[in-house]
Amino acid sequence: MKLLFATNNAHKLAEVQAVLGPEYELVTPRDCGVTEEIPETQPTLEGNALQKARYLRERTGLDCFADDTGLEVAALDGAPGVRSARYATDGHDFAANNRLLLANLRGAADRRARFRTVVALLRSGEEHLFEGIVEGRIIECERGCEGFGYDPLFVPDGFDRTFAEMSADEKNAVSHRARAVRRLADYLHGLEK
Ligand code: ITT
Repeated sequence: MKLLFATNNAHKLAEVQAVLGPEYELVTPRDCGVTEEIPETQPTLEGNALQKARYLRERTGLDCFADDTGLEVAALDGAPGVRSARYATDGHDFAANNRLLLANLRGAADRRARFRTVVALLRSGEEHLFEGIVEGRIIECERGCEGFGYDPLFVPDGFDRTFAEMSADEKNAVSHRARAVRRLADYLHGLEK
């Protein structure tokens, strides 16, 4: 089954394709001729996921889904949260975001954090939301070069390696995005029965 996924992030695309498996063929906005940046200007992850999916639905007329993810750090009152992509700059500067996060947590004893993903599915005129969360902590310097974004700083509970030190399969076994996408897949499978 073909599924249109409203992302321009190649890492995300690979992660989600691995979770959904070969039964689903993910199609990107670019594949449908949508090359501009999809707006995400809402104050919540839920709002942004819906905004991205609705935008793509309008541009293509196709059913689709989008996700939005935030890193929520306890000692920073949930920041960077919905501003995770644009924490340090207006762009997606992963290195600058990581530097700012470390600076803002310097000396902090409480380093608890979680990733939260919201997936919005637009299908047959209906909107559905699916959530995935992974709890963990922010370490004091970057480790590993797999993944993207805050992965080199995030150690999920029950592990001593960062997401950036894990293989794609290991990250997908526990990650926020994989959890949300498995809920999406369960929902889609339920429709087939
Ligand atoms: P699209 O909107 O095109 O899908 P994006 O990179 O903007 O891609 P999000 O808005 O969902 O993705 O994520 C916001 C930021 O959160 C992202 O730029 C990363 O810095 C961070 N992030 C998201 N998922 C992550 C993950 O699995 N591991 C590490 N950092 C992540």
